[in-house]
Amino acid sequence: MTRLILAMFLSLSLPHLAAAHSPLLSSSPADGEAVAAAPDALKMRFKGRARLVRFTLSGEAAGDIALGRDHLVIESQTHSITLPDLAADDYQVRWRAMSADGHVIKGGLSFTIHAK
Ligand SMILES: [Cu+2]
Repeated sequence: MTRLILAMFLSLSLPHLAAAHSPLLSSSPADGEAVAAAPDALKMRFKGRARLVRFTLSGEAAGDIALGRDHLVIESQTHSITLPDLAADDYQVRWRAMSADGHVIKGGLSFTIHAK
């Protein structure tokens, strides 16, 4: 009986694993990018529709950056996170999102704004 349940579980879950979630395909600024001018927004493109549930930004010198919440819980393949006027610094982003299939995906990226 246990083996039957295990077999049923595997047959249900494996095709889903192959289909995967909606991973982040690209962002602007991109991970590791150094930009000369502070961007007005951070743009994210996922493979499928996803809802951001958490998005944090911190600067190495500036510390945690306060952001609005307008970008959260919108189901879309592309997201634009409005940024405040950022100073030259090294920045770290951490995000968490819900795939359209209900699974949680998360990641991080970093970018640098050069001193003028
Ligand atoms: Cu999934």
